[in-house]
Amino acid sequence: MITPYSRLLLLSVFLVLFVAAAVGCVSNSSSTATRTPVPTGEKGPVETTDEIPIASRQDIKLGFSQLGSESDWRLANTASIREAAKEAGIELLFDNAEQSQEKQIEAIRRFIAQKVDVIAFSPVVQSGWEPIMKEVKQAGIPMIVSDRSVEVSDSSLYVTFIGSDFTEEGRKAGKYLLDKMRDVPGPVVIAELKGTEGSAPSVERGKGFREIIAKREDFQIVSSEYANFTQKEGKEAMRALLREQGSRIDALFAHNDDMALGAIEAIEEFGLRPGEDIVILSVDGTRKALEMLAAGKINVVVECNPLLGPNLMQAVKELMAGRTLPKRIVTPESVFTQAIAEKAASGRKY
Ligand code: GYE
Repeated sequence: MITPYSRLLLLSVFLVLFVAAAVGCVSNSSSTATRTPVPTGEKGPVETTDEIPIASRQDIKLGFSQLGSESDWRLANTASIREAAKEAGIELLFDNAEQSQEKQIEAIRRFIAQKVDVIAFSPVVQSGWEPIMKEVKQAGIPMIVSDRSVEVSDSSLYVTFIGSDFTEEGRKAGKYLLDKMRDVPGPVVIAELKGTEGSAPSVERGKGFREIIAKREDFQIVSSEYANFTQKEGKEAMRALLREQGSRIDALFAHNDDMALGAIEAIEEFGLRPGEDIVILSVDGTRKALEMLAAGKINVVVECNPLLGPNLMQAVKELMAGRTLPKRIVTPESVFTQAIAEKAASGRKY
C-alpha cells in the first residue's frame, strides 16, 4: 500500500535521478567541447570523437590554385602543399591551372562558390588579379598569396604573402659571377634565360642580378630570352643562341634549374663544356641541378625553397584561430657552390 510518505520518497528519488542524468548530459557535452586530447597509452572517454586529431575537427576547407607543373620546383611545391594539408587535417581543394591566368581565376571563383574558409594561390603572373581578389574579399574569405607576388594597389586584398625574396636570389647569382670573374679581364659576355614573362621570379631575379653586375661596366648581357621555366624551352633557346652567338658566351644566368639543365644539353650538343667554357648560374636547388653542380657542369645554384606547405597550413590555422599574420613571410635560403654540392645532392628529396 502506498502511503503519502512513500509517495514523497519515490518522487524525491525520481527527482534526484533526473537531475543527475541532466548534469551528466551537460558535463558530457562540455567535455566534447573542450576536446581534451587523450594521452597515448591511457584509456580515454568512450566517445570516438576524441580519437580524431584536433585540427580536423575544425573542418577547415582550403582552396588552393596552383599555377602549373612546369618544373621540378613546382612538383615539389605541390607535393609539399598536399602533404602538409593532410598532416594538418585541413581539407584541400586543389586546382592546377597549367600556366593559364584565366583558369586560375575560374578556380578561385569556384572556391568562392564552394564556400571554402581560406583561398590561397600561386599567381602565374604579377598583374591582373585585382577584380577576382575583390570578389574573394566581398565573399568574406581571407586570401593568402603563396610563392609568387601579385601587383595590387590595395594590399588589404590579401592577408599575407608567403614566399622567397626573388630579388635577393638574383643578387646572389650576380655576386657569385662578380667574384668568379674578378681576375678575368672584360668584356664578360652574359646570356640570360628568363622564366615566364610578367612572373614575379622572372622580373625580380633579373632585377637583382642586374643591380649587382652593374658594378662592372664590362659585364654585358647580350641575350635575354623567355623560356617559361621549362627544360625543353631552355634547351631550344640555348640552341638558338649558340647558333647565333657561337662560343662567344662566357656566362649563362638561368632563372631556374630546369632551364639550366636544358641549356647544358644544348651546350654539350654544340661541343662546349658547360661549367668551364660557359659559367652557369642557376636558381632553385633541385636534386638534378645539385648533381650537375657536383659534376662541375653548373657553377652555382642559388636556393629557392619550394617546401611552402607547412608554412601555408600554419598560416591557415592561425587565421582560423582569429590571429593576425605578418604581411610578408620570407623563406630562408642559401647558396650551393661546388664545394658542398655532393653532400647537398645526396640528401635531396626533390
Ligand atoms: O623558381 C621555378 C618555377 O615561382 C619560385 O617557378 C617559383 C619558380 C621556380 O617554375 O622553377
